[in-house]
Amino acid sequence: MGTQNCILIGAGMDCGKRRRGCVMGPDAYRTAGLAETLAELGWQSEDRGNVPGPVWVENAPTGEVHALAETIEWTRLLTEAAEDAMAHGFPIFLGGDHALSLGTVAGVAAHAKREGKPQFVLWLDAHPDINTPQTTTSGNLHGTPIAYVTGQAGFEGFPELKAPVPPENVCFIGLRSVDAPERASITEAGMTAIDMRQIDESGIAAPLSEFLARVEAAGGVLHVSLDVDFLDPSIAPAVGTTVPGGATFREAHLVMEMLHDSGLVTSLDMVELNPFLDDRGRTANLMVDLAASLFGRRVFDRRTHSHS
Ligand code: 5AB
Ligand code: MN
Ligand code: MN
Ligand code: MN
Repeated sequence: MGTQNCILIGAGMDCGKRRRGCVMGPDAYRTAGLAETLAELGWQSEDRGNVPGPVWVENAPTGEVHALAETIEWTRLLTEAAEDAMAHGFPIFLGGDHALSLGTVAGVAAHAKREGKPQFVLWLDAHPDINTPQTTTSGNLHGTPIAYVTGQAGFEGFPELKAPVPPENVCFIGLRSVDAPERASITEAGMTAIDMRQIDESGIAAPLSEFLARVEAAGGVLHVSLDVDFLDPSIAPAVGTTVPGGATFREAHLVMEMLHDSGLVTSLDMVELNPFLDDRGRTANLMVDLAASLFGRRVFDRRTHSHS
């Protein structure tokens, strides 16, 4: 993190799946005090408002790809917004569903290429989101961004990638729901996939350290994509695709704290928050607290008094 300037970009994309509500995500993060929290940590932020993408589409019949034209348009807009923001600071993309990462990752990778740095991606999610419009059985394009940004076939009509992310530069952490074609392409592409069993066995720190060491050795920059469903549903209910057995409160904070200490992260997506499903703002607040750990909030500094 070479700069102390954050750029907040609202991307209330809601057409990457059928259940509505992620359109409210950007304002939930604002309401939860994201900018104020960053300011306390010494980060200025510039809120660029919400990207004016297409807002609502009819449901396609189950099995058909949903909102293809709208998703293509969002991808075009967000690629541009991301590439531009990278030149001015540390962008935080406020989702919106995970289809927004088709654009944000494409844009940040294009910027990295211009700077001559390898782009790495850390995908914190219950799902690997590596379906293509051909392999998806749900038809929901929020399950496809990793396939697009790594340059897999099947995205006809989408903007041509300026800088595909090399598959070996992708690391998934938190996986516990993977479709059969997704498993095949992860294995074939040689991506690093840390599932919940591995986290149970080794803890979350060891595999993350290994990945961060690889980013550092390559002189790379790191984009982090944080899906609410990475977290266990008991602490983060506000998401349409809950999967039991997710990251705990401390596992998630530890990841963010380690990412902060690494100094390697240059952009962040906060995706899939559906405030309509939240419980008095607790998921939005948790996501903002996780961002705070990524931007340098430490437990030790906050221990200003002792309980007696
Ligand atoms: B999310 C599923 N693999 O393709 C599909 O929440 C789920 O952005 C995708 O990770 C989940 O529909 C997308 C079954
Ligand atoms: Mn730059
Ligand atoms: Mn996802
Ligand atoms: Mn997910």
